[in-house]
Amino acid sequence: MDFKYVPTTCPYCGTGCSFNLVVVDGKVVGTAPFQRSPVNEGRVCPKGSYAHEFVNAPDRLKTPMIKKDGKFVEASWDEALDLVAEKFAQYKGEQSSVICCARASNEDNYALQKFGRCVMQTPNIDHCARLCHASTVAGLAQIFGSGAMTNSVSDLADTNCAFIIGSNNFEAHPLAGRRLMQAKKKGAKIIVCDPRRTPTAKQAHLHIQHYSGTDIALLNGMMQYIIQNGWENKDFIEKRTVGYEEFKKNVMQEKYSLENVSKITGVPVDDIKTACQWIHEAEKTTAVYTLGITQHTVGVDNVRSVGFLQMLTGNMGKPGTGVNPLRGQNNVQGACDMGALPNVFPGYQKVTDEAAVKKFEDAWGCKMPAKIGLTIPEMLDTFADEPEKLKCLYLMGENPIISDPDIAHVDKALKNIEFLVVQDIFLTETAEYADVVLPAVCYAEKDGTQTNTERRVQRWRKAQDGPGESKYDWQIIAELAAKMGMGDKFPWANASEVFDEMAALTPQYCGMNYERIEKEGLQWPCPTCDHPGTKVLHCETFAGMPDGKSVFAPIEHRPPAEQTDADYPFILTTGATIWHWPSGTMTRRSESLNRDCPTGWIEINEEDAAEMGIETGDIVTAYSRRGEVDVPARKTPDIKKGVMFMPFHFWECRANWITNTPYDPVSKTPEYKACAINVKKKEA
Ligand SMILES: Nc1nc2c(c(=O)[nH]1)N[C@H]1C(S)=C(S)[C@@H](COP(=O)(O)OP(=O)(O)OC[C@H]3O[C@@H](n4cnc5c(=O)[nH]c(N)nc54)[C@H](O)[C@@H]3O)O[C@H]1N2
Ligand SMILES: Nc1nc2c(c(=O)[nH]1)N[C@H]1C(S)=C(S)[C@@H](COP(=O)(O)OP(=O)(O)OC[C@H]3O[C@@H](n4cnc5c(=O)[nH]c(N)nc54)[C@H](O)[C@@H]3O)O[C@H]1N2
Ligand code: SF4
Ligand SMILES: [Mo]
Repeated sequence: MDFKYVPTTCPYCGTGCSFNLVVVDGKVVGTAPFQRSPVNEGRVCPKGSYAHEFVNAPDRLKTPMIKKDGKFVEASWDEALDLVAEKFAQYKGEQSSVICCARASNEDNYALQKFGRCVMQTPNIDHCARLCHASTVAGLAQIFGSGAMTNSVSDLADTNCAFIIGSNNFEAHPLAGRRLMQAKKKGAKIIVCDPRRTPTAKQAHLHIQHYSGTDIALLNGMMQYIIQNGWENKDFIEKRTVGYEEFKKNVMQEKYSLENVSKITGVPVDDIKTACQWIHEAEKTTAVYTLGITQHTVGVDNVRSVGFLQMLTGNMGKPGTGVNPLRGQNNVQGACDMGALPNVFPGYQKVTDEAAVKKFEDAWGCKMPAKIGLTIPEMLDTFADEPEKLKCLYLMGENPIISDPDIAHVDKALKNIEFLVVQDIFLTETAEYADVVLPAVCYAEKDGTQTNTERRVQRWRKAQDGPGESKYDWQIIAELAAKMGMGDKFPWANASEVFDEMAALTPQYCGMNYERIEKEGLQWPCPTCDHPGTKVLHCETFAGMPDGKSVFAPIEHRPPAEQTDADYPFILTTGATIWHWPSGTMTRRSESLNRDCPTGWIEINEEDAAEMGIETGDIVTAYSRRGEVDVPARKTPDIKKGVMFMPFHFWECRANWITNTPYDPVSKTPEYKACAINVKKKEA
């Protein structure tokens, strides 16, 4: 028997834990702890423990497939890529679009955005960060000059107070949650602001249970109270910020008095005072947030408001402080860094900056569309409503027919696409709409890198061969480019060569190569070959900002796009559960995870449920202005009265039948966290 351990990093969340893959006779059969990771010190959550279970699922994609007369037929790589090359040639320019993949490696994403820009000549390049933390990327860039987590995962353990808002890290980032519990053990105060009493909220000393969509009011109220008490950090404000007076004038308005804020948020005045008091008394406060604040029509302003709280109290640029968005997908930080976005090249170099355009044109040897392209919601809107403008989509690893809002709208958009290519590891529900399906290998079958939430670039290592004829994503892209006459621009022999090309063009990654990241990875920015990487951002200055200063601004509370009324009297919020991953492609093929959580549900406050005669286990129809869905009810005291919650992973009861499409005007992130619904008990 041939037996080995292959150290790698987790393919699920952005915490970026390491573990070993256990390989017997060339097949991945299990996982085992890898103790030396500075992120997780050998521990993993259930998804990490069982991350081997989907790898050898019998229905992994094994060969390319072409749709003929409505049915998929197996094809050779030559047949499939010849067809794609011929079709893509007809759609070059703005008629085409590309969606990259936050589950795949940096190398895969670098290759695909380059293919989009260089070969397809399209600015329409995006990925699922749009549905998730685009509000972070835009919001933090506006105030700090960089859209990434400021501190590190291990650093969360060194805080004296954790202000956690809209983050259920016990389920969504369990090993980051562990660091916060280490801080708690050492005496740190834990504050969680969430409309649900989540497993994370249950660990808090103070749970602020506000209505979904009232975060700005809450934060403005807190900041007014802090200023009233003279608890602001005058030194930090003076030396390291601009715009304070105007900001202050706004938050000091009567409408943000604690009495008014209490009415808007539904939170007792004393709880808000306690939160402020604890932040004031703590030497170091860390702010941790995730989608509870980003997935709103005010997502960018929510993010900026969290930043302002930390600027106001001087909690920036030191260990145990900072503004810490926990990024979602394993490599969503990396996909953003790679320029899998419509407005920036790798390293956030703007597509509208002439010097940057010239740099990439010279490096890649081709002309490029120097304009900002469409985001995912804009692509879907255009496919649905103006299909003459947008005709073709190359989709690598995303499953919009489960994960995008308003499924009826997504269905219309996908049906209107003239030529759809899906490259995935499984035949997803979205792949069923494709003209051509291309089989990729998964994380356990490739060398590559991914970048976790704390900007740490870490390795994946090949532990087994991919099934059938599946190939590396970057390799498929390079072979397709060659079919389209651009092979010389994609000359790589292995993933390390892709990385080196990327690093030379990406300032944050310039000092990295596979040799340097071999052991623990490196945190960007890492600008030179002897640079040790960066644990904490913005220590002395906000490097990306004019004069190196962070920027305050006045921000007003605005309610969600859709309000409750007599017909739709409940606020629906949606999100994740610990057992499953967004569209479930991997976790629902994992026997252990599926056993513990076989299907979806809707959480209903126990008083609301009693008023409607609904019991746990009853099937209810949840409906909104977009559609309806049948789903088992779960009655609970843990959700605020008037609010309901659905996890969104489950094909058979998709939350997105009823969610709403309006998005933040800057980040274009949809308002998954608040829409108006009603429920009725389904007749037996
Ligand atoms: N097990 C598991 N882990 C995951 C994922 C998964 O699907 N499963 N997904 C990954 C991805 S892609 C991401 S982006 C992250 C998401 O990680 P999280 O953002 O932590 O997860 P969510 O459940 O989307 O939302 C977090 C919380 O926001 C709360 N919330 C809802 N509305 C509001 C509001 O208006 N204000 C505030 N303050 N809070 C609100 C919800 O009740 C919820 O508890 O997790 C990653 N980790
Ligand atoms: N209602 C509601 N909807 C939501 C959210 C919410 O909170 N509420 N959250 C949103 C968020 S945060 C996100 S991030 C999105 C996620 O939405 P999606 O990106 O659609 O979610 P995933 O299920 O992660 O899909 C990733 C796909 O990549 C494939 N894949 C995995 N590894 C590889 C690889 O190496 N190569 C290739 N080619 N493919 C691979 C998987 O099989 C899967 O089909 O969903 C969003 N949708
Ligand atoms: S916390 Fe995230 S990275 Fe760590 S094992 Fe769990 S899913 Fe994987
Ligand atoms: Mo996400």
